[in-house]
Amino acid sequence: SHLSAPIEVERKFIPGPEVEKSLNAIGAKLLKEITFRDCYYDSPDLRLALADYWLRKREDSWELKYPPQIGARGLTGASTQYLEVTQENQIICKISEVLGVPSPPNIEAFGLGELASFVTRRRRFQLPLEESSKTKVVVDLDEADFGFEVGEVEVIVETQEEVQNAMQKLEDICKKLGVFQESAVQGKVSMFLKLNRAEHYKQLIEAHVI
Ligand code: V4E
Repeated sequence: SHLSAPIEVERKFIPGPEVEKSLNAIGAKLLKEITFRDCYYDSPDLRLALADYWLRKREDSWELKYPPQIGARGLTGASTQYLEVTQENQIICKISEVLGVPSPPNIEAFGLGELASFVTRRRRFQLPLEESSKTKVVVDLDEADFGFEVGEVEVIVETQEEVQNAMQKLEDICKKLGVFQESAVQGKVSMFLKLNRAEHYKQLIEAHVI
């Protein structure tokens, strides 16, 4: 078990028709194919998302992503870094901090509403381990049920000192896969909101959180 939350460093890309060939060519192996529903929750005035806090239930498990520094954003350049917590008591603690309310006995008692809900079919690939580093890099190819495809390269690190290197590594991998783009690529939630909740989408764009 962790004392500090793991840092998820990630870079999204648009998966072209050749990406699977490229994955194969660099020795990536299909780890698993999974399908899951994500439900994201927020207050009616988007207090969580506006602070770059993302609370979701993936199937039956709660997860919270938030920026590593208070008041900061998870997005740097085209990469993101978020702390990820899955223990309900840790999630309650963080959410009550952001909302400025006392901690309720469970997450449901915050009375948050559904922000987005969609199903993802994910194929996860594992890149071969390098001699020099012990970090496991995975590539996810996602297909959301509202007709959107996105890829992401991801690595989990323990400390802030490792983030820069991780971002460089993700950039290099995107280049190797032929999917490198200079600017950030929109994710599933962002696209869902654009298609289904235009007013929320506009607010979050203006606040620079998506
Ligand atoms: C962090 C975030 C959101 C929550 C969803 O995060 P994401 O990593 O896109 O979801 P997913 O399904 O890949 O999660 P995993 O299975 O890897 O845990 S919605 C918006 N954000 C912020 C954000 C941003 N500003 N820019 C980019 C490129 N991504 C995310």
